[in-house]
Amino acid sequence: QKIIYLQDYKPSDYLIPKTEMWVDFTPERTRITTDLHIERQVGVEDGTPLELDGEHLELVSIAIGDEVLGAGQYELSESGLKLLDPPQSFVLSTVVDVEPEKNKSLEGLYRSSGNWCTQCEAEGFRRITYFLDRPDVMSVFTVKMVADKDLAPVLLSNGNPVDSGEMSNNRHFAEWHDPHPKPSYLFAMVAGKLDKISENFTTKSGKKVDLNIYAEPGKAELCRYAMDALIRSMKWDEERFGCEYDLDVFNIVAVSDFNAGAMENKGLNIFNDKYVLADPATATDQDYALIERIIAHEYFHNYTGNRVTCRDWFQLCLKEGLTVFRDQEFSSDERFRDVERIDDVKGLRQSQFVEDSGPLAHPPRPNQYEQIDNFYTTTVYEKGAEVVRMLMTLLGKETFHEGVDLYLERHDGEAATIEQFIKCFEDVSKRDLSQFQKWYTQAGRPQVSYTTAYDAESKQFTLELKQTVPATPGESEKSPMVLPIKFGLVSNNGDDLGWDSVEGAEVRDDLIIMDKEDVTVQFHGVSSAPVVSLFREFSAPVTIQTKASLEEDLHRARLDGDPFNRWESLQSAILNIVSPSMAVDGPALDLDLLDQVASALSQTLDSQDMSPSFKALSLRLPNYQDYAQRVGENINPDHIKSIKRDVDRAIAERLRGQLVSLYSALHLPDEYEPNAEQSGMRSLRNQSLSLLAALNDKQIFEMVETHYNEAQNMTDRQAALAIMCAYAPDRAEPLLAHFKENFAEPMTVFDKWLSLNASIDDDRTIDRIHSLMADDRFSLETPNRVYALFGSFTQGNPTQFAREDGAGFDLIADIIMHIDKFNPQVAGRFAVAFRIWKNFESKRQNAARTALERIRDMENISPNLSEMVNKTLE
Ligand code: B3K
Ligand code: ZN
Repeated sequence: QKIIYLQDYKPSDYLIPKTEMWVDFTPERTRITTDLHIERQVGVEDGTPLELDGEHLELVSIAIGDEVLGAGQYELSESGLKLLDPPQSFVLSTVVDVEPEKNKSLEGLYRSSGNWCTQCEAEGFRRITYFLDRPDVMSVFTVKMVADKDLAPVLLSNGNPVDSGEMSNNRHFAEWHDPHPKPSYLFAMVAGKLDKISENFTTKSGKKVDLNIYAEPGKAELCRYAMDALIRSMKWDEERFGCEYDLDVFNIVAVSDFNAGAMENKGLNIFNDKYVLADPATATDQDYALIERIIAHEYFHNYTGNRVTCRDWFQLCLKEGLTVFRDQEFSSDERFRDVERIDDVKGLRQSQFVEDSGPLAHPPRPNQYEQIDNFYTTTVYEKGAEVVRMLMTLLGKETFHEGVDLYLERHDGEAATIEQFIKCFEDVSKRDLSQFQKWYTQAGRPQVSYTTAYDAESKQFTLELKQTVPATPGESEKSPMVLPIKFGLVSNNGDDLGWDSVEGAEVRDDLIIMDKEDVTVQFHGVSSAPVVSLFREFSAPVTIQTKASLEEDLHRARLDGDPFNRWESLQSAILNIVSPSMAVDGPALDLDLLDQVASALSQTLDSQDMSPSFKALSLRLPNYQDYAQRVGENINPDHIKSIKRDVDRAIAERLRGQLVSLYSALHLPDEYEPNAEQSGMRSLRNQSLSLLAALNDKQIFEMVETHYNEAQNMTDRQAALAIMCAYAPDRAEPLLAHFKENFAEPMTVFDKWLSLNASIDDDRTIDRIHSLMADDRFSLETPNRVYALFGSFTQGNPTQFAREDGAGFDLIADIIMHIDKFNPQVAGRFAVAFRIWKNFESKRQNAARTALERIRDMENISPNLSEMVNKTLE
């Protein structure tokens, strides 16, 4: 396969300042007529050929101006169209036919439930027409769409509507004009039968914007929460980032077949409907929170991504990392900051840390790829967001915002790079950020260790810090990173101690800036011996290697002024205690030590200062993934699972009374609201019940059944079912049957049912999955079904996915190979499940290798899947 390198970037020889399209939808095919206004760039030689991208297109005609081109004037291939000797400035007219009905890759133009829609990022536009399909070629688009009035009463594209009208033969048209030049990946069209809800928003300068959310017929009312989230996002972006919406309309369309979560096309966001549709009976609190996030994320792209886009796909995290950071900040401002932060870090550790430690590790800005679709990764997104967060921590919020303002102003309407982004922050802060930039270019996660010493006589506290960055595939030499370390010196009573002077590193208030491998920080005038609290708020994405004493962990868990480290210390206390027992023939669990953790946890649960949602997070004891990461290699999932069960049970036994009263005493308002307060309370009740279930006690299971039967919303209902599936699969059967019977609609609920089924740790689960696949409503062609059933299996059922006999790996390999034939993006994405294969003990490793090799050797493997599998096997 061809590898594309960042260093080979070259600006395009030709630009396309203006694009006009006429699109004629008929059931069998769609005809696309395009006028490209093409200009050769100054300095490019006469006779330089023009290579337009184009795939799966049937060329009907081609002309320059009035002159129809004949053979000899252009060359056609599978990947595009080459004009051999184009003039300096000209209009190229092409007519092509495409077959959206047959397009199951969900890239380019396709049909979902009878409606036409598009997905162009990253390289889907070339499946719609011939174009320079690269993000640094930006064009002003005008699109005229024509269709049968009954088949497609709704016709949408980017920008503002400029014209519409009736035509003969029951047909009609709509014309859209987008005044903002944009790259082709932001192009979108939707045509079909859709219902909508509408609102409007007045921007800070008084401009009225029409807002519409479209969904399949009958589903529009389920879009109310998404609309509310949109309006809040628009307001927030004005207040926090000064970004004001820049078109007359903003449309969102929810479709049921979509590879990704959503897409930020200019003025016309297209969403996977699972991130739009919600009501209390069908969506959980978590679903609501995700909808809010993703609606905000796509909207925020209007500036970070659309107004300023990426020069090339290596810069993907320029828009994605920054926009994830923005959506995290939005949720933190709208909900509880501490809780959001803990949740985000949990997510980062569960996915990005795993990616970073395995064969697919790469920097947030990679310098080579085969298929860009494979680089929409958690490193680009979530680690990219952490890097932006570190910039804010390092420069301070105010200077950081000056930097973002400068970036959005200086590069408005341009396609930018990471270097240009960083330069803006250098300019406003006058700080050299060249070392900081390594966060974008170096893969892997610093491992930090530390020692402390306190001298009572001289009142001197010494903190020695050391960082190393482990090698990652293809990068053996690493240099030290800049680590912004938020910290505190926690006293006996929990207050932070001050100091008179400090030397050895740049220290500003509660921030140490570490930029070398080793740093020794001396604090003078510290009145008593502190317990140090490092990386408060998780101020840098590192792993701390030093194992704190139980005493220190518990001190922080009880008293740290930083909620993140309070939470973190309790988790790490548990992991530290359990660690030795995780080795296959390690010592038995030390129950006395766990007792001490339980009593700290009990204190948290009793505390008046902590919110229910914080308490709920504390009750979520380390999960399988946390343990597995601690073990690192030679993993036997059955063993980890059984240790986890013992830990949960030991702690549940000690907290039983408290958990039962938490569960029964918390009363929620009658009316369901998906807000942070209420969801925190529900989460606390459900977590209490979940931990109680670890007792494996009949009485508790009856409570769970009652919880299920009396649930007034999907959050509680699903929680009850998940608890039963996890702790008492046999008792879960009748509940699962009941759920299927009574909650069959909409498909988002069916997906929950699929996920629950696939999560059951039971030898019969693979058979169960086969019978689920035979359900009429299941289809491998719809990504949401696949994610629900197999995502839950690979992510949430480690003992069955990684069965010793290899049956779990085989199942997933079969599915991936099947899907690869029509949807390589989804196949490639699913292959990620195997990234942990080398961490298993040898039997499981061999089984996984056999499955991976079988995929690698399949006939006609797609380039997407091939890149993923080869890298995973390397
Ligand atoms: N930019 C899109 C992702 C597109 C995925 C293409 N394979 C959604 C987002 O990150 O906002
Ligand atoms: Zn994004």
